[in-house]
Amino acid sequence: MAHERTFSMLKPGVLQRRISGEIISRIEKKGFHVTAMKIMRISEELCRRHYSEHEGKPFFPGLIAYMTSGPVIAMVLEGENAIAHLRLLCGATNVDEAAPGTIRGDYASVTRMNIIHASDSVESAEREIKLFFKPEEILEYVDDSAHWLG
Ligand code: FUP
Repeated sequence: MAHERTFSMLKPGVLQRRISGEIISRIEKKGFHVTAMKIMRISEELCRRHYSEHEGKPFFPGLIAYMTSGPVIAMVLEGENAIAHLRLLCGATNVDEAAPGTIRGDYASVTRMNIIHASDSVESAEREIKLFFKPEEILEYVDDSAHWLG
C-alpha cells in the first residue's frame, strides 16, 4: 500500500443538479483526506490540456463543450492507494458498464456527462494537480481520523 495523492473533479452537471454534497460525502466517508478544493469555471485551454490525450477523438468536441459549460469542483485527495481507490469509487468510464453503487453507476446515464473525473496513474495525478492548483492552495494538516480510516 502506498500513500498517494490524486486529483478529482466534479463535472458541471453536479452543481447544476445540487448533488455536490452527496458526492463529496461519499468521498469523505470512504476515508480520503481532502487537502484542496475549489469551485471554478475551466477555460477551453485548460480543458484541452487536461484532456490532451483525447484530442482528435470523435467525442472530444462534445467533451470540451460539456466540461466548459458550467462551474466544476476541483479537489486534491490523499490516502492509501488513493488513485485506484477513487477510480473504484467512481466506477467505469462508460456508464453502460458503471456498476450500481459506484458514483457513475448511481448518478450518470450518459458517458459524456459521467459526473466525476479521477486521475488514472501517479503521473496523471501529479500532472493534473499542477494544472489545477498552485502549491499554496494544497494544505498540509493533521488528519485526526487517520487512526480510524487509514
Ligand atoms: P476517465 O479516465 O474514466 O475519465 O476516462 P477517459 O479519460 O477515457 O475519458 C475522459 C472523458 O471523456 C470521460 F469522462 C467522458 C468522455 N468520453 C466520452 O464522452 N466518450 C467516450 O467514448 C470516452 C470518453
